[in-house]
Amino acid sequence: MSSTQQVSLIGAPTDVGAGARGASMGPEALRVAGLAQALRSHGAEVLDRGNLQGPSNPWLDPVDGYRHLEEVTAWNQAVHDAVYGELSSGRMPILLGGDHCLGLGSISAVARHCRDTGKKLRVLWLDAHADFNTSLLTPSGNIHGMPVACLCGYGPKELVEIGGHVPAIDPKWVRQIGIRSVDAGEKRFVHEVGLEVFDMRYIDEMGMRHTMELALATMDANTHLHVSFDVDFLDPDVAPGVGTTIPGGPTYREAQLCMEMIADTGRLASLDVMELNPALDVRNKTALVAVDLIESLFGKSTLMRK
Ligand code: 5AB
Ligand code: MN
Ligand code: MN
Ligand code: MN
Repeated sequence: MSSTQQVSLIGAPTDVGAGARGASMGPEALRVAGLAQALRSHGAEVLDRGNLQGPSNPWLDPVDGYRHLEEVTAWNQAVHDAVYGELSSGRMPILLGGDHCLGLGSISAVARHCRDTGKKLRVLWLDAHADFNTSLLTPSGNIHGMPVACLCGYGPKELVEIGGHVPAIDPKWVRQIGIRSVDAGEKRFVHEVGLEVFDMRYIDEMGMRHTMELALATMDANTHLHVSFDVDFLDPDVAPGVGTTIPGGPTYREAQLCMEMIADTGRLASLDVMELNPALDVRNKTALVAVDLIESLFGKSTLMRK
């Protein structure tokens, strides 16, 4: 790994995949909360690439189990191309969402980069939800509940093919952390494919430290670590500014430890910061917490170890 991280911020201001409006304002809220300056203070070289463009949110009902499939596809294509471009030029992309349907475009690009370079991919999915629905299982039709399934090859052709290889990833490469809201059919499907889930019950019983030790095991010098951080991972007391708050999430300190242990691996190579909804936030509090946690991902708290 190079000594200086070359980071590119990519804004994806849309909520086409979500069930509530407002995540489209996420990128700007993260900028206002000082993300670029915070990363620079931890030694990163940061370029803000501005915002991607795509179709507006038509706010229509689902068709055949998918809401806004055409718009979701266009946004994911734009995200895929931008993330792939940054990785190809040796930079670390940070995707500023936007709703979590865009994890598909981002991670399919990361998977493509790993195929190009012979890297081993690990995806940490920090979320209250498993995001493993299909058009038949979904209670909502909202595609932000489907990106992990699409990445594993279960979804509409236009989405599963975005990274040029189907499936984009193997479920074995994924570790989900913080999960506490999974739909009935989704739960059966998660078990069927054998997704590795460290749910809140597990974290309650075993602690965040043990959870992260297991989630981060079997990585080596050749591993590309991607973190997909859905801000609703956090307890709503800490992070109220999300569309789908689920009580009983990690506390501020548990989330810090999670980020610090990821930083300690030195393998973080790409990041999504998703689902922040400033319309539901209180004085940008959730964006500030997100920036604070991202600082820990970049080594803010390693002071005592050096
Ligand atoms: B998020 C739900 N499972 O599919 C569905 O915020 C919620 O990206 C999905 O994790 C939440 O609609 C998607 C009920
Ligand atoms: Mn690389
Ligand atoms: Mn999510
Ligand atoms: Mn979620």
